[in-house]
Amino acid sequence: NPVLVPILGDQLTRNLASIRGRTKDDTVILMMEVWDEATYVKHHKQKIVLIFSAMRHFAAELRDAGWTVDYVKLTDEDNSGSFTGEVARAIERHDPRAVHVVHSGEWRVQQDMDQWPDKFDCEVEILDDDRFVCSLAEFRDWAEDRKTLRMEHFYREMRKKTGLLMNEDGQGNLRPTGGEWNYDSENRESPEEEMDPPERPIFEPDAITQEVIELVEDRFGSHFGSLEIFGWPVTREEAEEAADAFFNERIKCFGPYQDAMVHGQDDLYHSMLSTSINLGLLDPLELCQRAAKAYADGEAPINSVEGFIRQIIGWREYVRGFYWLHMPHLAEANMLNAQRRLPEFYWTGETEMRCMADCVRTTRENAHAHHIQRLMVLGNFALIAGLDPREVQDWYLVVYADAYEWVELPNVAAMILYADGGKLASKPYAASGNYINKMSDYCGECAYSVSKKVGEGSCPFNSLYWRFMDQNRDRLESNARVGRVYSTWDRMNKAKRQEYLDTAEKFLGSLQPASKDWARN
Ligand code: FAD
Ligand code: DLZ
Ligand code: SF4
Repeated sequence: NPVLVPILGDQLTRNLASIRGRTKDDTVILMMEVWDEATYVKHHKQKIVLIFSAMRHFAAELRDAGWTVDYVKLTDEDNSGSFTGEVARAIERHDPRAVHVVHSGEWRVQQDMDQWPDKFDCEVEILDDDRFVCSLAEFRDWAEDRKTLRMEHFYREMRKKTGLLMNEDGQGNLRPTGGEWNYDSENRESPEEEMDPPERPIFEPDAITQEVIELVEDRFGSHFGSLEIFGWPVTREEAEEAADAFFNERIKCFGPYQDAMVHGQDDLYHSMLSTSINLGLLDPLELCQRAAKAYADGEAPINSVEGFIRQIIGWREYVRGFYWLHMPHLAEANMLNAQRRLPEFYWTGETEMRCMADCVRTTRENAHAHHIQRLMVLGNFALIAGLDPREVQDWYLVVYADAYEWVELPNVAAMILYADGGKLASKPYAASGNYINKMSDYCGECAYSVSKKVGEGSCPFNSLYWRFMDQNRDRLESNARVGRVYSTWDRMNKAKRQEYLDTAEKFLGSLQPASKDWARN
């Protein structure tokens, strides 16, 4: 009897722990398109196309390499609609002696998987997902004795563990390359007037992708998002081409312009590799090694290379460890007691705020927005307008092609909304229009005036910022990194303060909540 190896949609890695070392004549690989996964939120159409197409390509690649792959399509007649149901059916078909599966990326799926040993009449082995630098056990150990968790401390451990950008100082000590651990302060250039970043490669849909596009139009036509352009890499080969383009053309400027935003320019110098990394098409550690080599070869500056490596072995690993440490409570966290419904414009882009409209547009067209758009425009607004964390979480999970709960939820609940009360980040990322103006070209042609603080036509971020600070004073004032903001607030005269609060209330009163449930069936 063979071993049955279920491979989930974000486990599309040739040396996945469950197939590494296995022999082909002793193994049946199971891949499943299931209704439960396609609809637990109403994912952006591009996200479903990406995952189904990448799964189908991966299955074909495995078959070409001689593996037996049992592939269940969404439309197969007896498809039960769930992973557990499909594994049960596959056990009937193949009578395996064991099931070997890699730990799920998401808590929701892992809850079901944990029942498999009791449910199924054969041995079930759940293997660690070793595509991450830090195992979940290692993260737990690291976190256990610490009062506060900070990415920077974790990141340094990962630098030492991987040896990335580390040098011997001649006395047997490891030192960070260039003398500093973190070049964040050199990642904040405002955009230039005439920025002309090279275009990232767009991969034309082949017959497999085209078939999936038709399926998604047919079955998920009412979901958010456009399918007009679909250009994401769906195979390892394409993903490598996308990585080549980043390393050859964009990494040089990635560092300085990491936080810059330009109207209508969606990729700037970002790698655009998150969809491929999260699916398993690219190995994150290999990408970091390649970045480090680019620095060593003099092809990219330290602020670009360190910044890129920090995002991957720092933030990406840190949020994953944090997620598993704090689930399931993280999904319910709401320390600031934010209750406002998500406005309709998060789905339609119909707002006079030019920054928000552009970020929603790229989200709808590309199922992508870059980090600072997600954090300091869409996220900042959600924070200072007091939007309900559950609705914001659903939105982010729906709209981005790279969104899986393990990476989305910590970024949303903890990083942008401070709903965890500061366990992940040391302060809320609240900002007024000033920040957006400095880092983008959005404000010049906006219907609102960024320099106007209050009253008709003033930038909503300005008054919302102060209202947020005022409303959350009890919770935030003791935070050393926020506290001094209150002395500025207190120095304003009472009438001015009231004007801020009135302007914000008026604006909030004009927001229309979503007219339908875009996120859940
Ligand atoms: P680059 O800017 O080129 O960065 C390189 C890589 O670093 C990314 O591909 C990604 O793998 C990693 N990375 C960077 N920042 C983060 C981060 N904060 N957390 C984890 N990994 C990071 N990323 C996702 O992959 N999925 C999500 O669902 C997701 N949701 C987010 C929600 C919010 C509110 C915020 C603020 C960030 C979120 N991110 C998420 C992180 C980040 O915005 C995206 O990884 C990035 O925009 C992807 O584009 P890129 O590949 O061009 O990234
Ligand atoms: C996101 C997603 C979607 C839309 N559909 C499927 C699917 O039909 N089959 C599958 O194996 N995986 C899918 N995925 C990705 C899973 O949700 C993801 O692999 C798990 O939740 C673990 O992170
Ligand atoms: Fe956004 Fe305010 Fe600038 Fe308009 S003025 S683009 S709303 S920050």
